[in-house]
Amino acid sequence: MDRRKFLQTTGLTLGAGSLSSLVPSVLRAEPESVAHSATKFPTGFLWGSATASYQVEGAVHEGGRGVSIWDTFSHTPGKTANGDTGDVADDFYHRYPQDIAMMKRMGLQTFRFSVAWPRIFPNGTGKPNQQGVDFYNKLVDTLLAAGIQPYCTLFHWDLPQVLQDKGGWESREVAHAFADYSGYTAGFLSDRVKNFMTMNEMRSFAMIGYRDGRHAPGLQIGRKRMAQLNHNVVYAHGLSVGAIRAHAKGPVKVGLADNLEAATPCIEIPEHIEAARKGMRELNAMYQTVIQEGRYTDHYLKTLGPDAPHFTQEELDIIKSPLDFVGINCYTAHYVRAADNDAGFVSVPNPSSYPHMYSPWLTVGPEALYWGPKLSHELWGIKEIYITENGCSSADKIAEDGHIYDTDRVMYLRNYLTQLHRAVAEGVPVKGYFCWSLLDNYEWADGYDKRFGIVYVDFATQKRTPKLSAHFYESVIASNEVK
Ligand code: PNW
Repeated sequence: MDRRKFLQTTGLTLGAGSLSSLVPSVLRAEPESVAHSATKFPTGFLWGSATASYQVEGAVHEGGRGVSIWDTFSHTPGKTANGDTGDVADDFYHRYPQDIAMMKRMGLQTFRFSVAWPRIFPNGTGKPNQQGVDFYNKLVDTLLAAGIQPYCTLFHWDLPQVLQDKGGWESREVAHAFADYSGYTAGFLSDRVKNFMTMNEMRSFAMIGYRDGRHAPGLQIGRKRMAQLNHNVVYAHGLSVGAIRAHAKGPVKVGLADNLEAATPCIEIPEHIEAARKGMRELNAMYQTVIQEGRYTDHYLKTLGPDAPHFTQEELDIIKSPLDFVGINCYTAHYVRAADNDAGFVSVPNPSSYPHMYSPWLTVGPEALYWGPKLSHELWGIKEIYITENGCSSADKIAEDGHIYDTDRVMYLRNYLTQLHRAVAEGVPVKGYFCWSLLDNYEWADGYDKRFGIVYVDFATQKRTPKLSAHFYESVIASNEVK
């Protein structure tokens, strides 16, 4: 690859004529301003971090909280690594004031948290639990007092167990219960919280929880029921959008946090870019595509054949409820290439030698953070995009000097942010970025061994120690450019 192409793919764009002047400077020491000004983000770009209730809060028996499917699942022998549960996690339920003070010191401008549905409605529906309401009110007040904007996710996987007993996300009744809970929660938070996301990663909780059985509720319901469940999930999302707007006390923005399959051209030439555009619609047919377009693609319905979901036009209209923003959770690239078939693309699986982070599924594909937002913007005209999660696991160790030198996480973040900058520099309307995650936390079925934090947590003492990546992120925020 020649240097100009290399600089383009890494996001370091140069003005015309600057190439020749740069070449000798590679031999000299490159002036700092040249190296860094290339990745300056727009003024007002928001930098934050993301967490989820069950992964950080702990205190599962406190404050009148009801039982969630993750309590049941994690306490079922053999379901999680080392039998780890979220019973204590980061004890964020008690330690949030100190954690928010730490965020403030790091310069974080936004914080994405989720509300535990079973804290608000221990029985899924019915009478709200005032102690749960009080907890999130205090959390939000403490964030605002620290100058940090709260971004609230209403569902990050901790479904009340009583609702799973009624069929969980397969049930129409549960979809309506979600709308009621969304409306109620947005009602009491919306005088202070201005950005709401309905759900986190429909694809993960649906597919991993009900198809693969590796996450709560640990079922394997088969293709036909799965297709209907996916439809019910996007329908519940649509109902929730309406309920949030109906109950909001002031102007709020409503979106979702979707782990879009980031269709990424295997090499950046027109035919494969076109394949990625097609792949983006088809790979996300049952989530983002139907939400944005209000219809299932022909290819999706044809592929499912007799297993296709039943739906009405009225449901599609609800699913298509307009959103103010789209949050994209992005960790990996889904490589595609052009193909002479119905769909116009095929997936390109990674060979076993492909590099990944500590979690085997977490392959390194920084360009996903360029193509994901770019193609979403192009395909669906989305006007406001956030990266609601991006980050990685690392086998962090405390060095003899007490520091945690997570150079691999710094490498990961630097490369992904450089690609995100490339999108922003082209005018893709990405408004902010949330690093997953602030703290090492309960990584679902992978337990506590897979650490995603930029802050190390000693789970025996709950001591927090910022890692090298926290210092990296701090300097990114302070300068608004990739370091
Ligand atoms: C997301 N996969 O989950 C979630 O939103 C977070 O709660 C989670 O901690 C984070 O990413 C890191 O994993 C995923 O297997 C879990 O492909 C699993 C997968 C993807 C995302």
